[in-house]
Amino acid sequence: MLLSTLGVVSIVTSPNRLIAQCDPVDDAFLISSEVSFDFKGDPRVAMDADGNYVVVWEEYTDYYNREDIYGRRYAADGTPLSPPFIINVHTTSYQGDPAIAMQANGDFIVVWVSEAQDGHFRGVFGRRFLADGTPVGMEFQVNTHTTDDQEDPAVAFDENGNFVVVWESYDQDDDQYFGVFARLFDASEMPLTGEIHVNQYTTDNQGDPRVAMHSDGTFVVVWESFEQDGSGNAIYVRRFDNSGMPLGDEFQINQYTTGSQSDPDIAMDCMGNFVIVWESAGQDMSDRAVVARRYQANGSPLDNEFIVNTGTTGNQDDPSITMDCMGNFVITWEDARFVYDAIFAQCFDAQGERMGGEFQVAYENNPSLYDPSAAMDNNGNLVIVYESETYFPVYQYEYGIYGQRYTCLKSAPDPIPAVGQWGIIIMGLLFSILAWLGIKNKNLQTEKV
Ligand SMILES: [Ca+2]
Ligand SMILES: [Ca+2]
Ligand SMILES: [Ca+2]
Repeated sequence: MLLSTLGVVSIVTSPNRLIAQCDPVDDAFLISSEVSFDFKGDPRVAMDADGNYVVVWEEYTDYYNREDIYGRRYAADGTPLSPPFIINVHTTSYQGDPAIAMQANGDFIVVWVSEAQDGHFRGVFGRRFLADGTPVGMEFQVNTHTTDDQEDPAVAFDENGNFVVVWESYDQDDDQYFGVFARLFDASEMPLTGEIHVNQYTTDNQGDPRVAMHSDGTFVVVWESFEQDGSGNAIYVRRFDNSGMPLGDEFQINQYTTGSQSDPDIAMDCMGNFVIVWESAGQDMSDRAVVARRYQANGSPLDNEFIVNTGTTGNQDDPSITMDCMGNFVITWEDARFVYDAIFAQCFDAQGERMGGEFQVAYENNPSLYDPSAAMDNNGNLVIVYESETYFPVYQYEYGIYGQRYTCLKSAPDPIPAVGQWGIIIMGLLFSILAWLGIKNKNLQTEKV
């Protein structure tokens, strides 16, 4: 009796085990309307608080003549809410390189690069949509400096619907290379600022920016900067308040500086803590590695950088990160450890501990897969999207945009079962005492007889 009681107590008092890793939900699914010889690539995904998500990508609408931005909406259970639809209004020439951000209520914004629309080479444009897919007006131009190329945009929302767009602009920060710029807009896309010059070190290239925004509108921009750490590219960050004023100087993220650290991404939790991920040449002793570092909201590092990929053979690169409100995060990347390019992912809890091992994202028909993007909500719903290329002899490729849903990341013990658990413990102890009293009483009766 005592042993069984102790058994119950030990079971119910042990902390809830973390779910080992993300479990796939159904099979991989085709997002683009078809798999075809028309190029489709660069997919990005964003998710609302209920787990509904929107995928955007670029696609040749007319073989080699016109490229457009496409989007497709999905319910949290994976049901498509629309067929693929064109995001951009101006369709002449090239529109590509999309990025997307979504509010908790499902309203979303897409930004992209458009060729020859701002009057001189490439420019950055955006368009807002309601959660039901209704466009809020026409597309709008983000950059005011239009000379040369403005490209590679990223976007993030605060809780009031204000948003920040970042991009790289050629020859704007006083040399014939790229610099990083940002601009704030309110919820009705009225500009709150002019262009904000993000990088302070301007020698050579600063580019490939990504951005994360806190609910209060403060934001963090990350980018790659050439030769600033003395060897190849380096990863730099600068923080800004919700009026676009810098919160201090830019600072270096990568600790391993040999060779190139590049292609960063960033995600932020509800406290404003953020995680930066990037690719680093040679750091895992076999071509590129995926490396990450965690930071407090005030910009102080929480720990040293760490290599994300466990398998190290060949290139692990092009990482993408998503984070929930509590700070759990998932990093996904391209992985060339096999003869074909695969997509891998690794889940972490809010303390930066691995939740299970890295895993290969589901795939169809063994093609080469590229350019993953991930989004997750606060209930452990995760979706990873990617580009698929199937090679046919005589230099032909078929392209498709695919996704894979997962359920994962239960990191905190549920408080309601905890109350129930104490009830079970008390009941168990009561039964033990009653049983002991019963035995004692029986013994007394036996002694009397
Ligand atoms: Ca331009
Ligand atoms: Ca470097
Ligand atoms: Ca490697």
